[in-house]
Amino acid sequence: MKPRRISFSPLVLCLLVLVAGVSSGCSKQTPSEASAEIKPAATTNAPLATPAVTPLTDSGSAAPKPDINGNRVMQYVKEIVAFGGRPPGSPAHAKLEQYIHSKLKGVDVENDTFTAKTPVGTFPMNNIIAKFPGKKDGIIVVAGHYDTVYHLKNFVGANDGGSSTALLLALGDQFRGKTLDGYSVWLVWTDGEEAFVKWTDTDSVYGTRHLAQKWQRDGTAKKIKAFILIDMIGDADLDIQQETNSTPWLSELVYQAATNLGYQSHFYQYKAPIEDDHMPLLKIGVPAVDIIDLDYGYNNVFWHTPQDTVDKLSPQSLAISGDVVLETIRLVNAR
Ligand code: 1BN
Ligand code: ZN
Repeated sequence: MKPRRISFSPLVLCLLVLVAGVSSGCSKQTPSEASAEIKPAATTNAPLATPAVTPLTDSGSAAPKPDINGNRVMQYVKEIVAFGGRPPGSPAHAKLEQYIHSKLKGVDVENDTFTAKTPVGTFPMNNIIAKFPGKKDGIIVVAGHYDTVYHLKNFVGANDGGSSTALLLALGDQFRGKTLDGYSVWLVWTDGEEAFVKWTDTDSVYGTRHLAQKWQRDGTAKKIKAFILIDMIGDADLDIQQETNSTPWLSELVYQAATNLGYQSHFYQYKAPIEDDHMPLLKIGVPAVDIIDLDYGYNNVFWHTPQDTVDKLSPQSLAISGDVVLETIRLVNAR
């Protein structure tokens, strides 16, 4: 049965997002009700055993069968959080860049380095792009930010920054060493998503604003079939909003993917407009969707606080989010 899909008025929605106090009054299932298979994390850096690319009968096998190992993703989150807060320009940020590169040995990786002008000075930034070639002409981008908030003390961003970074690494483990049957997949660890002072159009999403400009200039934008953004996708109480700035057909495809896997109760219980790393891509005409759970703790109380720690996350939520991304890729390929 379809879950309740609740819409709020635009005014209420704006207030909800602005105060980051998204209602938690909706009925929700706990992740334990989901059936994401939780396997032990591997103890080495080597990718887990290559997953079988089992054809899915309805629309081809252009992407690996959704089978993300939630414990493996959680292990990545723990290693990322161990660096401490990771704002641009910090030693921990530089260590994380090295860490991401260390997991991408043998992969075609591009560093999109630039200098960002922020209200508190200039900062070196770097979007890391891992490219996995496909047989079809076109690109599906999966992106998530790896920076953490600059101005917060004692903030480690397990969910906000950590979960997206970790899930992208696990997706890389799935794709490495194969030629994909469908479109090429580019995984992008975006930099400078967070505002330095206060979220505005000019103080936020530094990395994707730079990428959108570059991709428009060099012709890449025209080849991008879908830009799938993941942000804060590890909350143990997983509750992905229907983000209303997103491209409608792609947003519907994400819901279809969740439904195909039986995870629809974790998706689209309510709608909200959220500005995030997908906005610069939407502005240049690239279809984009934000898969985000901005209902993190009661009334979003863990968001941008020292309480954003690994104990608030679950391997099940990370696996569900990863599997839905893989299934969405499959559906985009079959479109
Ligand atoms: C998501 C995580 N965002 C920042 N950290 C984007 C956002 C900006 C969400 C403003 C709500 C309001
Ligand atoms: Zn944030």
